[in-house]
Amino acid sequence: MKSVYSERHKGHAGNVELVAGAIVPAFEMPSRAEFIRARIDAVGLGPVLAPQTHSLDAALRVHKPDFIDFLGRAYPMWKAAGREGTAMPFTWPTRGLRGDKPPESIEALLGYYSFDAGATFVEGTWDAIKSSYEVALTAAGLVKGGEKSAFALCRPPGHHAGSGFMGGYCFINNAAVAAQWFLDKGARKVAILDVDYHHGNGTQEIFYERDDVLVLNLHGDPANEYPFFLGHADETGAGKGVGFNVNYPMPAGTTFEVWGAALDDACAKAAAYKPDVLLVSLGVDTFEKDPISAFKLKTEHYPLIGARIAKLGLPTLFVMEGGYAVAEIAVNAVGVLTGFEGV
Ligand code: FKS
Ligand code: ZN
Repeated sequence: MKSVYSERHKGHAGNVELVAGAIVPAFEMPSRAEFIRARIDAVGLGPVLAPQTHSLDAALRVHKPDFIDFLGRAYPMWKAAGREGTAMPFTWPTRGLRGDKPPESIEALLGYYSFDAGATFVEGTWDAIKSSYEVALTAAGLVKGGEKSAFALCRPPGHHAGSGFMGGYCFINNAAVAAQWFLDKGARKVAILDVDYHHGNGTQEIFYERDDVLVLNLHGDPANEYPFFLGHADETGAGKGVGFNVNYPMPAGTTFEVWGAALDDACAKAAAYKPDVLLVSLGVDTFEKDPISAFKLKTEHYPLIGARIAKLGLPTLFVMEGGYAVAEIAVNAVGVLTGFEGV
């Protein structure tokens, strides 16, 4: 399997995040991608290609222009306001406030274009966002060009980013961009299988009223787990999209026996949909030792996930999302890919 990777993610570094009232180094850090990159070579998965340059046109097919424009302006504005370090949102237009009126100051814009404090900027963030987007599109191009599968080693991740907002380490929704790109290039139907521990609220929001993208999501029950405000089982789509969004919320402590049954059900739905291409939002924060998650999957289970997905026999694009047990995510993520290839 070919992978696509860019070193430009490394500029998105040194960010901090809020955890239980304290500022700590962000869990989403450059070494995550570096370990995965090294593991690809260690197991001989296949060649690792650099991304091709892409304009932002494909991003604008799923994101609002003012939001994408903001992503590029955020850190320059932060510096122009005399600040340094991590630009982090802290005020949001929730119920009872006006969310329809774009504000002016960088402090306000950060909140206007986000749903939490988890998408933060440093100097190299915008370039890393663009590189992650280009990685996804380049890998999509490989699949479009006839490869049975490809791996987009995206960083930063994307599945929490919606049409007009960032959050949860995510800025541009790489998987959603790739899905729309396949449709624009002639695919009639695309399925997205999101196996990250966290609900892909951005992906759900983007395609919620669509019947040409089936979104299947396995995740921690939002009643008790981030992102909290989306991802329940009764969210099945709207308008002509009714029936084309499927959520599998599961409680803390869920083991592979239960999780795997949900995967089987999701795969059966994907097969019945007969998509032209399958996208996998690949998070490995379902791992038992993940520092911010609560499922109980073990390293031996990840190749089984890949093998189950391979049984669908669909052209498949894997897009990297989360996973924070830094030493082990590489083995687990690449384990899914080798399991897919039957190695
Ligand atoms: C802070 C709790 C909130 C945010 C978790 C973000 C998860 C991101 C992810 C992605 F794939 F996008 F990277 N933590 N104490 O793993 O879903
Ligand atoms: Zn996650």
